[in-house]
Amino acid sequence: MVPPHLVMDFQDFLNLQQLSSEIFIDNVQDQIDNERPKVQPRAFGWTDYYRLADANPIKSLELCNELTCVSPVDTIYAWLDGLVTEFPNVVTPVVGGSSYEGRQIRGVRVSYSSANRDRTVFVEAGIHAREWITNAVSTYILNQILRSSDSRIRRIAEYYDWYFFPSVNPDGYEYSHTTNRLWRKTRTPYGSCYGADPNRNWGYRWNTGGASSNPCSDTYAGPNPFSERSTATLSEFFTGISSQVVSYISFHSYSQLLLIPYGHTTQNLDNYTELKQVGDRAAAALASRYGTRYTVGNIAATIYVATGGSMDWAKGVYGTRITYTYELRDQGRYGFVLPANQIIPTAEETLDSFVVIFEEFLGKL
Ligand code: 0X9
Ligand code: ZN
Repeated sequence: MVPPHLVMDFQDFLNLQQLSSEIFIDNVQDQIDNERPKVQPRAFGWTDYYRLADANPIKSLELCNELTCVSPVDTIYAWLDGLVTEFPNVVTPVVGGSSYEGRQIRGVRVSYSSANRDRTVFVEAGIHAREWITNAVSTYILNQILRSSDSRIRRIAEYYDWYFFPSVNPDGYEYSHTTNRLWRKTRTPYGSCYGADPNRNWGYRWNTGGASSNPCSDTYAGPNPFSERSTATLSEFFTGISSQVVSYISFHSYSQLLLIPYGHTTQNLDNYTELKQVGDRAAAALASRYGTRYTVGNIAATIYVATGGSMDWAKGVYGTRITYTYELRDQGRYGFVLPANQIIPTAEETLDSFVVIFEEFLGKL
């Protein structure tokens, strides 16, 4: 990304080095300005991206008149609260942890039967702040698990217990809304720079490749494993339920990949073969809706070496069986700034693959 005043210098540099080049995104700011709809919807849904919580709760009082009050469900956390009220026998609020700036990492547990306890699925979204499509896709899938009448969705919904955490890097997420749309890390101060990469900060093969020791880097591993309050607290929460968990699903963007552990090696370890087979079927189901093509494979082989990731920790430390990291749409045309009118199609195709994954393990756990 080159700022306008350096475009000429940059072109001179490319010529001097005899490098061929191609412009991927002509004007990033234009995309940011056009990412969200011109007219914002008045309630929570999947045609826009939403803030985490109401920064100014007083404002929500204005939604009342003499006759009625419209509940302020236009934030992710308020929407979660609404689910708890609407499905009191199925949805329980959970606090998975907290962040450096004191925000909660809120989520919900969905359980249709106490018989499902030992088939718990843990879904994490938004560990990277700027990957907004992930928060939206996670709430879409959660909503479908609760409301869909499709028999295949109902079957998996009611066979597993579910934890959904739509925003596990809440400080970063809010910062990406208020200040820097392309912020990735946490917001812990480290000297003159801010934040560690929360997906390089988990305590499994920590900082052994594909991570940086420089606090100003976007892949800064942090000063030690679990230095970040958000990863430390969320990992403690996970540890508490780990004996019940059969699956860890992590949502990222972008690139259209379905990634299998691990990030430290290109070797196919543990149940790679099983996950690759199921993953290929899931990717076929995903493609069948809109033709979106995903590549399925080992992290290090498919993208790059990366250590200290959450999914690798869940598998490496607890042997979690069904572990996937999604890199959602697109392939770089819009990148992280995916227009909101792609939320629904992205979420639909992702759910198609998600259903296939969990169908494959019905009766096999
Ligand atoms: O680099 C990452 O953390 C992920 N890609 S992203 O462009 N969204 O930043 C890949 C995650 C790989 N997963 C693990 N190493 N567990
Ligand atoms: Zn990411």
